[in-house]
Amino acid sequence: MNLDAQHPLSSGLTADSSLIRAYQGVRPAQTPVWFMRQAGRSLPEYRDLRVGTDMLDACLDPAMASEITLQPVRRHRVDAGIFFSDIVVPLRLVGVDVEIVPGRGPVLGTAVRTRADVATLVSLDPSVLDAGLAPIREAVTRTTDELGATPLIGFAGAPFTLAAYLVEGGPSKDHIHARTLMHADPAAWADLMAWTAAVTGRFLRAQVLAGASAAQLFDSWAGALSQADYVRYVAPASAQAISHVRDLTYLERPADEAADPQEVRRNVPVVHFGVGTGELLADMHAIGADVVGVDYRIPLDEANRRLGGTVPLQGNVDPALLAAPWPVLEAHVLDVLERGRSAPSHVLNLGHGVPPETDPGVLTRLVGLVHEAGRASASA
Ligand code: 1CP
Repeated sequence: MNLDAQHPLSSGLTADSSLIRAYQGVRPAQTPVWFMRQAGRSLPEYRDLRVGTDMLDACLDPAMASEITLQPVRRHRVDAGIFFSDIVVPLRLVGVDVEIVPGRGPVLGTAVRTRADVATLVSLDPSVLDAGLAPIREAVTRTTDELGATPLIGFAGAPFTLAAYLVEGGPSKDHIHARTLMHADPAAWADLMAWTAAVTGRFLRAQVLAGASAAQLFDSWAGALSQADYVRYVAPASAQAISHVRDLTYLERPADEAADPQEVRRNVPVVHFGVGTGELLADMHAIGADVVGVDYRIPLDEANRRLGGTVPLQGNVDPALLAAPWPVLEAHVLDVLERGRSAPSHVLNLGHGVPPETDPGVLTRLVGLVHEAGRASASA
């Protein structure tokens, strides 16, 4: 399906941005940079705005979600906004009893442990989201109206990471109940994953249709899985989740219309990211992603080798180094940029989210360093 003519990719507003070009495998003059969890607790303006508002209520307030999304773009001059929301928002909207407990994360009213629990959950109809996602669509439209030529990235949780919260009932280290269920009752597991894919896929599609120029699927906890389990019990549902945006295309006018009047049909780029997933990179790409997000545990040149040298990469500054002395961080960032040059293209990001105690001034300085390094190498 074609995005409508006002969408920032169709209108040309974001189609030639450094982020979108890098996601398409073209290396722009300046390496684009944004940070996972750039919106949120590292920013004093975020903490001020959030006083007295529950996290999920903030996500469902279009004016507040939009303002929080814009804060880090204004402050750091990053090359993309990431929509302020949470992976559990569509679960709440479809009727799951979930809240986000400060300092902890998503917590369920009841954990989904048995075949009967799964049956109750999947009786919630994902199609109610078509109406329920209205505040998300409104927040995205408000945001892209303000962002102009800076692309907005929409996101969703991958089915396994969401299932990990549903089955554990909250944050967990090893996701052992979820991993038990997939083997103990593969049929119930398949039902759970198919339902989760339908819910999270709709959340992602709504963001893109409303104006997001790229989509990122977060499978933050996939690193807990063996490769065999990932391929058998998880990858098909992740592919199903992104199928909700894989059909979305736009027509791009040629750079030189006189020489070549042919318009090019392009798809909305999809990024797939996981933590501790160095062994799964090729499988995570194979679900139909365009770009692979790499955490800080393996260097980008090694990630590129594992992906056969053909996949745009995103990553992978170690968030721990944000609190190190500047020369230490600077050397690390330059090393990440150098290793990223082995891939067809590279979007600089962290290997996981911004830690809440990060000095925001360090992030602003890091953006400057990445842009400066890009200019230096372009003129070299
Ligand atoms: O009170 C607060 O400020 C709550 C902290 C917070 C924030 C700011 C949570 C709770 N979620 C968010 C926003 C959020 N969540 C974003 C915002 C956009 C941005 O990046 O700037 C995004 C992309 C997410 C996605 C998310 N939520 C993921 C995937 C990314 C990742 O970090 O791995 C996951 C795993 C969650 C669950 C979650 N929500 C919140 C927390 C603290 C957690 C993690 C809990 C755990 O460790 O299991």
